[in-house]
Amino acid sequence: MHLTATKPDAGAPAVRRLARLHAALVTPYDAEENVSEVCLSRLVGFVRRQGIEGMYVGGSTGEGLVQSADERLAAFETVAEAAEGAALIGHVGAIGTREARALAKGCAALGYDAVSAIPPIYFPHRKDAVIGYYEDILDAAAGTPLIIYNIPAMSGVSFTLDDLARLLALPGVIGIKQTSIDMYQMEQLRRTFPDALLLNGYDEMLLAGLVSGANGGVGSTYNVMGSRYVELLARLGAGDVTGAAAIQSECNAVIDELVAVGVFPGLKYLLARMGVIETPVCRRPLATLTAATRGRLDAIAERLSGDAALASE
Ligand code: MN9
Repeated sequence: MHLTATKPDAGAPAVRRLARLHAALVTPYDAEENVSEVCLSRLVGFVRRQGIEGMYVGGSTGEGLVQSADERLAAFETVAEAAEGAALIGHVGAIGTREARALAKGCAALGYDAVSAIPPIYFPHRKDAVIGYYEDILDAAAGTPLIIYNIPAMSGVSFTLDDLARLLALPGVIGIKQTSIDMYQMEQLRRTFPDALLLNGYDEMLLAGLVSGANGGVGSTYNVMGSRYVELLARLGAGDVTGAAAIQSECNAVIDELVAVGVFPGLKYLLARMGVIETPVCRRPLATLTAATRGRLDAIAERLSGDAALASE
C-alpha cells in the first residue's frame, strides 16, 4: 500500500462547507421527456424547505448520463439560479474525458462549490487511465475542488483503498462520495484521511456511514424525506443513537417500497403526487412507474405530504 498522509488543508474550507446533507436532485421532465426547468427550480425550493442545504446535480438520480452535455449544463445553471446560497456539487462524470471537462468548466464558471465524477464507464480502462481522467477534470475545473464518486455497483469499477488513496493524493481532490455498502472501507478511509470529505451514498445506510466516519451524505430520498434525515443527524449529534436508528428504520421502510418499484421513478411519482413536479416521467430507457405499481406509493405520498405544507410555494 502506498497510503499518502493527509494533505495540508488546501481543501479545508470546501470540506467544511460540503460536510452536510446534499439532495441528489431528480431531473423533472415534461411528458415528452424534455427537462422542465420550472419544476427543477421548484424542487430546489422544496428540498431547502426540508432543511437540506446542499444540492448534488446531475448524478445517478439526476439521470445525467442519459442527457446531452448541453442539457446537463442547463440543469447546473437552473439549480445555481434557484440555490440561494445552498452548497452546490455538479456531477460531471461521462464516458469520455472531453465531455467531463466541458461540464467541469461549466460548473466552475457557475461558481459551484465542487464537481464530482464517476469513473469513465463501459471500457475497462487501466487504473492509470482512470487517474488521468480525473487529472483532466481537475485541470478543466481550474481550482474548483473534485469529489470522486465511488459507486462500484453501477460503474463496474472497484477502487481499492490504495486506488482511493492515489486519487485523494491528487491536488484538488477533497473527498469521496462513497456509495458502497463496505463500511469497513469507509472506516479505513476516515482513519487514513482524517481531513477528507466523505459523503455517504446509500441513504438506507446513512447512520452506519456516519458512525463509520462519513461527515455528510448525498441521497436521492432526501428529495422527499429531507427533514427526517436532518433530524437523524441532530439526534446522532446529541448522542441519541437509538433515536437516530429509529428514524433510519422509518426511512428504510419507505426506501424498501421505492426499491421494490424502482427508486427514481418511485421518487418522481411521490414528488408529482406532492405537487412539486408535473409528471413522474423518467427518460427512456429508464422506466417510468406503471399504473399497477403506483398504488403502492400512494399511502407514502399521503404520509410524507404531512411534512409538506412544504410542497406549497
Ligand atoms: O446518490 C443514490 N444512489 C443511487 C445516491 O441511486 C445509485 C442513493 O440515494 C440511492 O438512490 C438510495 C436508494 O438505494 O440509497
